[in-house]
Amino acid sequence: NKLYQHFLKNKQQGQKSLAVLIDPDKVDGDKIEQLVTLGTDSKVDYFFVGGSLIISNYLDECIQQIKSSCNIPVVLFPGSPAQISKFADALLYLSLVSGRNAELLIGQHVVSAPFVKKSGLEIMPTGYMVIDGGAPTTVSYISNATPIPSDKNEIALCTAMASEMLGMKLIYMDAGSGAKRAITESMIAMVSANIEIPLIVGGGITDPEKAYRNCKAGADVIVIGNAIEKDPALIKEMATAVHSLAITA
Ligand code: 1GP
Repeated sequence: NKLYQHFLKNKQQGQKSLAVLIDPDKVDGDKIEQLVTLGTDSKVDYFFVGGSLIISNYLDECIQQIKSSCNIPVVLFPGSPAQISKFADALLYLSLVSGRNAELLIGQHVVSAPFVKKSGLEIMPTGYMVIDGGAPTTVSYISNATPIPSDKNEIALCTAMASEMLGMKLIYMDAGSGAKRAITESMIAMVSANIEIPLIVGGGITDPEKAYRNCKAGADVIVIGNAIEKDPALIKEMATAVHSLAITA
């Protein structure tokens, strides 16, 4: 569990990280090249690869291309058990703890367990919490589960605490890709203050200022997908915002 140790060490040292989310459905070879170059220059910490729907058959290729041109770790962020690639470094092994859909809590894991194990990937058990992002997102629709209301900090808190006690190694709070409203800093602060494991936060973050404030509130890893997809040059500003915190903290 090499990569997880890295997450933990960063958390202990107050070092914040930026993960750039790549949806294999939305990129071509040139775009990947561009993201890898900008990511390397800006010292992006991780590439997360996945999407709620993967329509193309492009996952392995996409990851292989990233791996062949940089040393940035690639972490799978799968929307379904089909989104497994042995070429990645690690897998966010997500259980949708904010929902009450047994399939996404444990059912799909049972069905895919032998296949996941055989992949040889580093497995990172992750309590995945979808927070209402102001309008239905792909994840809220596909998961067929109610997201945690955006102002119910105490529900988020208790969900994260229970997940940690159940043995999850990471918490990922997600407002959903392209969310209208990102997760509030007060919710991030409340959850972060009460768990020991690293906290990943994403969904609807479009400006570096918000990324910075989320880190200050207690997020350990910030995930950005859409905003960077639209304007890849934003990678540099986002990385600077996220990484600036350790220096001033
Ligand atoms: C979605 O948290 C990620 O699962 C990233 O969201 O695409 O809105 O940045 P965005």
